[in-house]
Amino acid sequence: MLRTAQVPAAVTALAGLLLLLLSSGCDGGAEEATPPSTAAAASPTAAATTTAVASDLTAIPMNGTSIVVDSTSDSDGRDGALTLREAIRVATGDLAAAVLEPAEADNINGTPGPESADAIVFQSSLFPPDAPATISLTSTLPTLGTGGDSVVGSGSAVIIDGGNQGFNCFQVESDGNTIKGLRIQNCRTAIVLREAAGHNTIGGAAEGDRNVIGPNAGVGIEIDGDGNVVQGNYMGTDVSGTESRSNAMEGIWIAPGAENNVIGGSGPGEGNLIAGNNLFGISIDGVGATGNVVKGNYIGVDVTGRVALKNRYGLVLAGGAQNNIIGGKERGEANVISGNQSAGVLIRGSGTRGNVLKANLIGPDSSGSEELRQGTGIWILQGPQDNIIGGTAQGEGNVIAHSGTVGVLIDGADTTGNTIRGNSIHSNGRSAIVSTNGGNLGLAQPTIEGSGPLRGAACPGCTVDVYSGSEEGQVYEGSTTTDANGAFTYDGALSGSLVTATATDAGGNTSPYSDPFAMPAG
Ligand SMILES: [Ca+2]
Repeated sequence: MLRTAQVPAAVTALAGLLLLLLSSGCDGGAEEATPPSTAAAASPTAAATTTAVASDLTAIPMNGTSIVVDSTSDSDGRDGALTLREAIRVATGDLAAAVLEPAEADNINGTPGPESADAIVFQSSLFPPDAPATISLTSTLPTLGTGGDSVVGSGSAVIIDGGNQGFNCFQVESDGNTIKGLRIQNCRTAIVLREAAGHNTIGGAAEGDRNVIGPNAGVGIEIDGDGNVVQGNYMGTDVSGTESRSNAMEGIWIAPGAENNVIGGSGPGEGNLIAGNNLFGISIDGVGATGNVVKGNYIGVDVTGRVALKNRYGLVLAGGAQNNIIGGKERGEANVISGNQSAGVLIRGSGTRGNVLKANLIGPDSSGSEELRQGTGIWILQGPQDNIIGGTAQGEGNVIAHSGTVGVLIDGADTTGNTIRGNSIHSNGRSAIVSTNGGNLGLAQPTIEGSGPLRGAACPGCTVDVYSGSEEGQVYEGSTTTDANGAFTYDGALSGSLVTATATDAGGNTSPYSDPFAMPAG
């Protein structure tokens, strides 16, 4: 497995140089070189191994044990104070409470260890909410390896600082742990959830539970495991959510094999702010990265949702990632993916299929009405198949607007079956949908030939979606089908005087929009 987080510093620097070379300013997208690949920059490295006790959450009594950190040091010694490093060792049973000095042991309530759910908290007088105190790490913290433990900075102000020494800060290899309320910076990767890490929670909906993650030399959060939840965090920004504190790679990297993780949520405070990162905001990358859900997040905008705070690319689905869900039609599920430097969404590589994007705002601000320009709305290239952009049920369409170049670019002969229906696509620099190099089989756009009722031609046996309101396709009006000769009529109501249409064939390939047809006055 490729691990971005373990890219050596020199390679990271090289990747950064590559990005600079590839960067073509805010008007990137269709005209720039092939986008950077995380995988190309990464090198396979043996995972650090830690002896982890097999986790069995059902065996853990929830006995409410707490461990109070009363030191800003990173030491591990019998010195009268309990550090975070020591607290994690106590929680996982690596350090027996019996060997602690009395002045260390008196920070422990209950009987911590691998069998118990232990909450590590921070002494409020040492870490007051209005005056953050920093724990400067000397190496990666001990692995959360026995499950059910929590590191809780909520209610205090704790900065975990890796000092730019090239190591990851937190590492999790077990189930059901929580990391929340912390600022984590200057690590290689701030938090790594390894393959054995399932159903952990990073952050939370309450304001105090937010982690603020950046700057870091690698990734904000790397997820290799399954069923983890990342909510309410700021990744790539300062504590105000308005200034960039870039993670050099992704804000969140969902790695090959990582399944059913949830990034964000539809409830108040559950969405993450993922902005200001040097590479991708979120990358779902590789074979086996399936069933992940990304909803309710701000990606490329600041905390207000009204100001661009760009990632290089907003959200990336690549390398064989399948059946992931981005957004959704229920209240609060939409992501705002706007203001990014190049594409808002990049879908890339053969085997990348079955991903669904619904109800997202791609290009507008969080109100949906103001422009936060990015290079290309959605760029699909190098072989993705059978991905779905939008839908014709109420509320399923994405808004794809204000791109510097095109709304949706479908690129490459192997890039087929990508269905684009029911969206509101408008106000892009060039066209709404462009197929190039044989993308979506080069399916021809419909022609609209007359009105009363609206009539025209497209591929025989195809579904024709009718739009109005702009020269692209601002308002989805309804659908019809062509006959065996390719002729269609549409007698539904039309809300705008400019009408366009797309065709979608039985294989799910959607064409570009027709030329706009001006309805006769009256
Ligand atoms: Ca100590």
